[in-house]
Amino acid sequence: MAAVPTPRTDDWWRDAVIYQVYPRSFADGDGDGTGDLAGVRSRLPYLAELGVDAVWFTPWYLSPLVDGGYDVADYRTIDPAFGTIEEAEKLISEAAECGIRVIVDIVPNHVSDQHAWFQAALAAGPRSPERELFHFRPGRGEHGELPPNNWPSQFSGATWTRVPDGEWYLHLFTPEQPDLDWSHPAVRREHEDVLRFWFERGVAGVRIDSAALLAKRAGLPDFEEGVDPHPYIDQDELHDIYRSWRAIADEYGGVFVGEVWLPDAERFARYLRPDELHTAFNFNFLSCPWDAGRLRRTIDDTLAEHAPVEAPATWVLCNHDVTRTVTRYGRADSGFDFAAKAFGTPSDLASGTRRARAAALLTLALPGSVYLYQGEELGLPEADIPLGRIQDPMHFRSGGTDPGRDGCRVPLPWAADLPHYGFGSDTEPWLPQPDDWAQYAVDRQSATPDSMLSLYRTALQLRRSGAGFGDGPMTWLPAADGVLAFTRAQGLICVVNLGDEPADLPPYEQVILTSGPLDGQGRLPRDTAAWLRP
Ligand code: TEU
Repeated sequence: MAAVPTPRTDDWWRDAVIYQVYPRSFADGDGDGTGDLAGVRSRLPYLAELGVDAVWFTPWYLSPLVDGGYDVADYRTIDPAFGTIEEAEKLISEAAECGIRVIVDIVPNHVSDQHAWFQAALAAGPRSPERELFHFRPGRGEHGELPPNNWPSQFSGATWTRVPDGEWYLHLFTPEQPDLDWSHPAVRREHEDVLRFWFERGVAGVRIDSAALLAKRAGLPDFEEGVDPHPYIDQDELHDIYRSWRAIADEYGGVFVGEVWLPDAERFARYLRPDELHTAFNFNFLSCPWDAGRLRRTIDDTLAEHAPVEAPATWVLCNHDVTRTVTRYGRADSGFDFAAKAFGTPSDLASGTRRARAAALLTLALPGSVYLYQGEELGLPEADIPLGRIQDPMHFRSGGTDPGRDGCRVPLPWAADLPHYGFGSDTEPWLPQPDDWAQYAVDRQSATPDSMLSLYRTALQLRRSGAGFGDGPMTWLPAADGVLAFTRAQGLICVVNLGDEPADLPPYEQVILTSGPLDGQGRLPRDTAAWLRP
């Protein structure tokens, strides 16, 4: 194991590298085909050697796993498939010993239909106080046979489901994820308690799922396309909720990262005011195609929108909801768009991988913090999941047209020559792994100096020890068309060539790292990035 990194205490989150663990697919400690906390604990040395500052766990709570754990039945219990609360506590303290902080995921918009509150609401019947915690309504139409409004789903399909006594309940996602009514004080109290519960167990931060969706416009009016404001996205009441959350986080020194998908920069930045969330995911950057002009504009807009609120930007290339980076960058349309996801979109993986390597050096050199999704450091492509094995409700709710998100959630390959690449035992994992993944296995890549894993390890080590990375200013340098070049304080230069022709490098003293070899004339080939010291 590499030297244990020194934990940074002050404002660590302003320039942290945060690794996202999808527990079901990271490592399987008990050999049942599903990843678990024992698996994560056994791989902490891997994460320490990789050099990440923190780990964000997607939900690990008690859940029927209808939506991969984003359907939480009890926040104070770990799902038995993953482990126990005692194990989570051990994991948090063992991670701390490795210099790694833990971030948990809270899903305030909805709970599982198996949550005690929803079960009680179903049992209690129409107009009961139990139902006030959710959005139960009579239907429209002569016999109440029509849903109470026309709201579009976040997952396609209906947003209302009728229960046998005739009332309907709202669910922006699946019917197994009823939305909570955030105007109810008990809903607020309960979540404040859940935050304390996890901060008291030593977590350093909380990721807030669907953070801009919880509040609904009073009266639940119909949605009218193009008419502002939207009835359930980005309601003003949310800011009051996050201010009260921030006060709790401050008691514990905890931090928030909000999942806020909002194209409007000014509205987005409101969530990052000094008394609200510390950070939010930068989905504009994630959605941006591999194009120098578009990326530069997105970087500029990102920095401009964060500056007035003094929040650090985050840089995200991938997560458990979107197409894996190397596959996306290998496509003709290399941006990401939920609506455009389809089966069989061709991708040139060689080109996508080259670009993903360059993008790694780009994101790690930009001002702010970086999120790294498990398997991204291995350069895993999006997997094709055979139709009969697809699990993601997004696929089923699209009527089978959307491949869903399982292709980026496949269990990790740890060892090239072991059954199921050493994910667990010889038990078939919950999602099948492609036949040609031995090449991506951690053991094979560890032994290969020019692998994606070696690139990430070196880059993270340099970023951690070197000057000029993380929070702080950046300045664009003059560069040819298709080339991004910028300098950071203390003499770091990052150059990325997204053009077709090799590019001349700006004057420099020393090459620190490149994502691929320079050409015979010392130029930067296409789809390649370099870190330089002037
Ligand atoms: O994602 C939120 C989400 O799915 C929306 O942002 C949606 O995808 C977007 O608006 C496009 O329509 C979170 C989780 O990351 C995801 O895995 C869960 O399925 C979802 O919430 C429900 O909890």
